[in-house]
Amino acid sequence: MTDIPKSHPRYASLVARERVAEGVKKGFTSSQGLIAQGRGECFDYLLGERTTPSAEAATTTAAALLLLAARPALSVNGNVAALAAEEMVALAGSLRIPLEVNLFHRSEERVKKIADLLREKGAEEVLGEKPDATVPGLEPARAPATRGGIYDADVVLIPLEDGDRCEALTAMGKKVIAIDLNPLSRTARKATVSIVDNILRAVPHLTDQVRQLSVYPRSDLERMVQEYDNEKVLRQAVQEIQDHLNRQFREDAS
Ligand code: PTJ
Repeated sequence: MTDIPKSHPRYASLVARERVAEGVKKGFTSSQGLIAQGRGECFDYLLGERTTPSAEAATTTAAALLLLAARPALSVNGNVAALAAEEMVALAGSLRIPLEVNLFHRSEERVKKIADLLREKGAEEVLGEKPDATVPGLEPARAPATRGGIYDADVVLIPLEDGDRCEALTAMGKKVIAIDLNPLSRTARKATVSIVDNILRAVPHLTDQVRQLSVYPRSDLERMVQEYDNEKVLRQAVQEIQDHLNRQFREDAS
């Protein structure tokens, strides 16, 4: 990897870019993943590369949903593996559930490489290598899913996912948690709970929330979920971008 000095003002962003590029070189991230990362970087820049209050609210609700779920599932694709493999393993560990490799540009070779990487990082159970069901409404190459994982889950976390899969999972009656830096994406708008934050910050934060909320009574968690309004949170995220940009312009002018 390129040596990036810690003092660089874009350090975290450049390290993330390097990790995705490394994932492509090692063959577990798709080349399209580089473009997705660029899109994410742009929105993160507009947000001020921070976890905003709207993202905090969405993350807390996502943790409550995962704790309330009878069968939660966690999806991992090539970008997620490059950026947050260890963090996803820790999240799965805190919920005592498996991870499932689930790809947009599916190849058996990439599925295996990602599953091996997750196991290397300590994952106890990784699904996705032997899918035994299909998600209705998706084209055959993208539809494979696993019983005991995403296929029959009631709550699914889909970081950095496309809108079609989000819609198809919602149409199956599942509650969907998205992690997506673009508050205007179809995924963010169709999900039950959309965390508009960088996966690098969002997954450790979510794991921390799962641990903290795990001692709460179910009735408290249910109330959190009932009071949550995803559209309101997405509007707030857009407002947070505007406020950040206004602050930048004011600082430049003074
Ligand atoms: O590994 P595969 O084959 O499953 O492919 C994965 C990608 C990500 C290439 C695929 O799902 C794809 O093309 O996704 P999209 O449609 O580009 O959507 C990815 C979304 O994730 C975009 O809205 C980006 O803004 C967002 N995003 C990108 N990087 C990050 C991010 N959100 C949070 N954190 C990031 N680091």
